[in-house]
Amino acid sequence: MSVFSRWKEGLSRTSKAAFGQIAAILGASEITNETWDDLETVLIQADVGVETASSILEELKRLTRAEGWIRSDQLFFSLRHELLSRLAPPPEPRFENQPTVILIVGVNGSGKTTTIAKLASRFSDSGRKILLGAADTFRAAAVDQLQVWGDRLNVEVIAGAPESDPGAVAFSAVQAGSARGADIIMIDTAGRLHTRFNLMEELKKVHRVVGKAMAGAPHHVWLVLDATTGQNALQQARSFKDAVNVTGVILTKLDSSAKGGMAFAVRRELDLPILFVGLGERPEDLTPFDPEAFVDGILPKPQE
Ligand SMILES: Nc1nc2c(ncn2[C@@H]2O[C@H](COP(=O)(O)OP(=O)(O)OP(=O)(O)O)[C@@H](O)[C@H]2O)c(=O)[nH]1
Ligand SMILES: [Mg+2]
Repeated sequence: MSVFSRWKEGLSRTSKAAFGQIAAILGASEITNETWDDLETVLIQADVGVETASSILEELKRLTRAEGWIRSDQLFFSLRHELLSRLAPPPEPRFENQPTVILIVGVNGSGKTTTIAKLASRFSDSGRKILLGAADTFRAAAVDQLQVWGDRLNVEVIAGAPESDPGAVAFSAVQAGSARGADIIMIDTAGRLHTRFNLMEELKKVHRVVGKAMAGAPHHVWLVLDATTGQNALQQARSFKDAVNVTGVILTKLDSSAKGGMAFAVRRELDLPILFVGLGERPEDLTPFDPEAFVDGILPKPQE
């Protein structure tokens, strides 16, 4: 499958459920108040967030006045441009520390463990030695899940006994990774509920302990957000940002979501880069975020 069709297919729910109506709204009819209302409704339905929707509308209205546009199809390319300008390509992930330690956080079920496996596969393919730490000691099955991936990918996994201290496991993983010359250490954490204060406290502790095992670590803290949860994910993200120094977002399950528009809200309201997105369950479906492919994946073709 080509890269373009992978994005198109992965975003088809978001496109059909919300953005698809844009083709009808921006047909060759006259621009009326209804055009603006309908456009705003579609953007909000797509979970881009109220602020983003109104700022896009404002800009399109301004352009319409300035350019003297009268037909709604004249708005299409500006809409594409406005959407695109509200996203940013991700910075290249930096792995200059030897080893580089990445802490993976997010609520339960958001896709942390499978994302770690996909990243491990991607980074190994680029010739890097990976080590994984199973600091999700909350659930016994969680350790097994990471271990199965480790065996499959031929990557070492450091785990503790069930219900052992997650900080201790993270500490051992960083030590083992340093001793064995790993390039990248990824640490899986328990699915924390943002409403459970003690779990956030535990996450802070893991973060601190990693810093004790290696000064300056963790070098990255990547927050995994489930795109199907739309705007709710933003609230979670704020709690994680308050607890630990989140450096980037991985947006999973875009393929199962009609709320892919939340990518705009992540950028605007959290001011965090989207590093990778999950467009499906296969390893190759985790792909670096590409704003152009994203916008072209959610918008219908102008003539459709
Ligand atoms: N369709 C789809 N499914 C995904 C994607 N990413 C993860 N999943 C699925 O989401 C489910 C949960 O993934 P996990 O990786 O176990 O989630 P987790 O965050 O580790 O969950 P806990 O360990 O319970 O906190 C699994 O069935 C994954 O296959 C994606 O991009 N697309
Ligand atoms: Mg997990």
